[in-house]
Amino acid sequence: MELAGKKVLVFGTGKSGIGAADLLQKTGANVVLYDGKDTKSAEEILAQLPDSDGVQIVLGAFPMELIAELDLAVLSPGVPTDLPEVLAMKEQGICIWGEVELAYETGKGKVLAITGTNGKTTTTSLLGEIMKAFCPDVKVVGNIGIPYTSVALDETDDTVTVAEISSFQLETIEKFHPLASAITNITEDHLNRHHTMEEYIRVKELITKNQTMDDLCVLNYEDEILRSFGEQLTAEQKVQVMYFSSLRPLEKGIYYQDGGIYLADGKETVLVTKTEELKLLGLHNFENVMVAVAMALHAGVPMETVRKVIKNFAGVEHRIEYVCEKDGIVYYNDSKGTNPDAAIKGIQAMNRPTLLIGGGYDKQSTYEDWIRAFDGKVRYLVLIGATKEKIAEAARAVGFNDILFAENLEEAVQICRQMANPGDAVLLSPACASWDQFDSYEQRGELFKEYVRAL
Ligand code: UMA
Repeated sequence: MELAGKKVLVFGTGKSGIGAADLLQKTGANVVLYDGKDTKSAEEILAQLPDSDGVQIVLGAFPMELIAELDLAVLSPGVPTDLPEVLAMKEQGICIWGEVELAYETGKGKVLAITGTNGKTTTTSLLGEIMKAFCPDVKVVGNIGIPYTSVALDETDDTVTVAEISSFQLETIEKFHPLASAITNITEDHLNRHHTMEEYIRVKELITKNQTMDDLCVLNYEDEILRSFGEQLTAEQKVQVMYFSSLRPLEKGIYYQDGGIYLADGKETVLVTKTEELKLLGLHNFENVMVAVAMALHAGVPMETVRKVIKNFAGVEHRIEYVCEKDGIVYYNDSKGTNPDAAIKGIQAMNRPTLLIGGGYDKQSTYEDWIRAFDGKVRYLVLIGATKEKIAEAARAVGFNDILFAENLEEAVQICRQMANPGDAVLLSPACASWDQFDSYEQRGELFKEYVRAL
């Protein structure tokens, strides 16, 4: 779509909205920047744009009469597609793109895209590092925190975009077409947005929507939903499928067995790496490595380059991140543990008695499995945020009673300090999103580290 001269609504003034508005300004579109929050100031929003000339700002209740003037609406990922104003736009035939679609349609080069409930960020970062060792121009973008739109106009045919793509972002793609895609796993998450598990799965699977037999989709063999999705894709000859497994050898695919990661093509099996040579710990991280390796090889990276990078990769901020040791107590920041499944990985990785800080925004998750995974390791569960009562109830129901409540994260850190003994760990791994008390999980993690360092 030619954007110059078009009237485009950018819905949301967070990172994505600003990225999209900036791109649209540069392409000569007429931008209307809208946010449902009227507590934001127009000046502050405009100040984030390098060029805000002619940008119209609308805040608060959505003016429905605006719809008739629009050519296109670009939604930020956090904007639900079933809001009355979005439905009205659809009814009136307005083209609706997500911020990712806008970037894809404007950008150039090859795209490698990763989705899944967990493991996306580590896999994306690692794949980004592998690609950087092979290609001169690599952009690592998306849900990882850098809007895709912020790089799209700088791209050339030689650019490789490595994108972490959330379900929110997939809901509004149209032509988005990755050369290699991956769905790491699918477990319950974001049901308040997608309403049913079926819809959440449907949206995740959209990552293959425009892929062809020249492309690759990497799927988790141990995830029943994804295994049968792979069978369907193979039967339809839609896209090449490669499975990964951390539990069994595969005749064709990439798998972990007895301390090694192997790649098998049906005839030959090669050792990719011994896992003791990796800096990443835990089976879930070996899965992330397998996905990144499979995607990088499909993008043409030589195995030797892949091997070198995966061995040096040390992981991602806010994901079981070592903060410091004080008075014999080790502090870990796992603020990226934004759902029970991710938080299970956090507690499983601990090798000391742990004081665990949990709770936050209510995504209507269930917490029993997370609490069962404590496995005798958690000395105290210190709860904060909107879900604290709900989590406490779930904990008591499965027989875990060592629960403390705190007013906020700062108080939780202080309580942990008082209750911990030398040799213990304090882990922030909330099993919930941050949005009830913080702008993002990054902010929550940064503040945690600040409070810990101030102890
Ligand atoms: N807004 C409205 N009306 C609504 C909803 C939101 O006006 O109904 C406005 C809010 O008032 C706010 C703005 O939209 O001003 C926020 O937009 P946003 O929620 O899309 O947030 P961004 O800052 O643009 O960040 C988004 C992603 N956020 C979400 O998907 C919620 C970031 O992912 C992503 O890094 C960024 O784009 C760049 O692409 C974060 C995230 O939490 C990490 N993702 C979820 C997750 O990983 O679980 C999916």
